[in-house]
Amino acid sequence: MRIAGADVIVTSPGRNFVTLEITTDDGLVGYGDATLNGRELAAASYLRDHVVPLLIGRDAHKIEDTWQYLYRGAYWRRGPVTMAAIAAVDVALWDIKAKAAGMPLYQLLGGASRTGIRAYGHASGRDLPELLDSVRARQAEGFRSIRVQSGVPGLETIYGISARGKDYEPAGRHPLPNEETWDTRAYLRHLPTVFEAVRNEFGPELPLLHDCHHRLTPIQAAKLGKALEPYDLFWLEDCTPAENQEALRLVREHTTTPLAIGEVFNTAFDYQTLIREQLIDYVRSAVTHTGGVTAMRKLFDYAGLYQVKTGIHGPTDISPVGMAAGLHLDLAIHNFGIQEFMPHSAETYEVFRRSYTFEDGYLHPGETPGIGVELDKKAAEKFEYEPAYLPVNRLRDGTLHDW
Ligand code: GCO
Ligand code: MG
Repeated sequence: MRIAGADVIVTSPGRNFVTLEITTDDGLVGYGDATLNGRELAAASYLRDHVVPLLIGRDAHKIEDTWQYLYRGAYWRRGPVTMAAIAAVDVALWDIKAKAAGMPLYQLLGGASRTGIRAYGHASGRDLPELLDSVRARQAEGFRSIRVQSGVPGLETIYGISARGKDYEPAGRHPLPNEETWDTRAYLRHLPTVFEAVRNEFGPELPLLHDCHHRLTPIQAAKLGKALEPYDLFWLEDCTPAENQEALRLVREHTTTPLAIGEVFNTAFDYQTLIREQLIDYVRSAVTHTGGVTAMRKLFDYAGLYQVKTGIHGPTDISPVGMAAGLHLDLAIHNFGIQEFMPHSAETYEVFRRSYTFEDGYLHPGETPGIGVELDKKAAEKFEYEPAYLPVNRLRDGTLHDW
């Protein structure tokens, strides 16, 4: 089975997505996601200009060899653009292989290790009453694990907080990135009071998560982890920027709050110290940004040796294609932890027809052969690409800070 064609589709049904469509000489079609939020056209060009010409005529069944050909063969390794492009090819080829086999992808990965995939949803509020309402709304939708993000008094707009009743979407369609203001001391003072109130309201059972979004120094992260211990978090995410893996050693020495990290990582090497020294509890990579199913499987097996579990990144900037690929891994691997799930908009689902389901707090990839997501090209054409940027973050004195 040879690759006969490859097409890069950039569409914007509610937000931008980059999708690779691979067709084979016997008529099978596979899809892969290469969406890189705020830098979409770089991934699209990498695919169109540098990868598609290499694919035509290759054996579509040779997934590992194609992965190595694109990774080692480029000479220039790693990085978000390269790894998103490789991911798109890899997932499209797994989609095709599973369709050829007449099986959902998880069967090719070893079969189901569980009946459903525990998912967490996002609750947020500018103040406490809004936040408590938001937690109740997620529970009403069926979520049984909830990420809690709260406004901080004195700060106008911050990461993770949507306007009342609206879904959160950080990428703005402005000519320049939005500017947000940040005050770490105010955040560190306020957040434990928020978790105390949420625990008082919802009791000890509900698994609660929180995302620091890379904003703290190691000692600040250690302090926060310690302060949150009474509220028994499921995890504290991206507490430090983590380019420096050693930073987590200091955090770990001071707190038993479980740590999750890695949504901006691209390869297993970004986790090497973190996993080997058991400095984290959950790996947060997305299939889309870490080189696809082939690379994620290896990363997860490596993590499993050290009792580190998974928590695949699942925001709206992972397309339904990338989401579905992750769900097949979630179902098949042994060391699954939890899956993030931010449902996409109706427009997005109009373009990406999916077979995955969410019911009673659990996701399932469905039984359709392949990954179970098809792109409707006619629908995609209606939504033209619009430049969008993630916000930037500044301290009160104007210093640029991690967003
Ligand atoms: C998460 C993430 C996202 C990112 C987004 C950036 O934990 O879901 O932090 O919300 O901010 O993916 O593109
Ligand atoms: Mg995050």
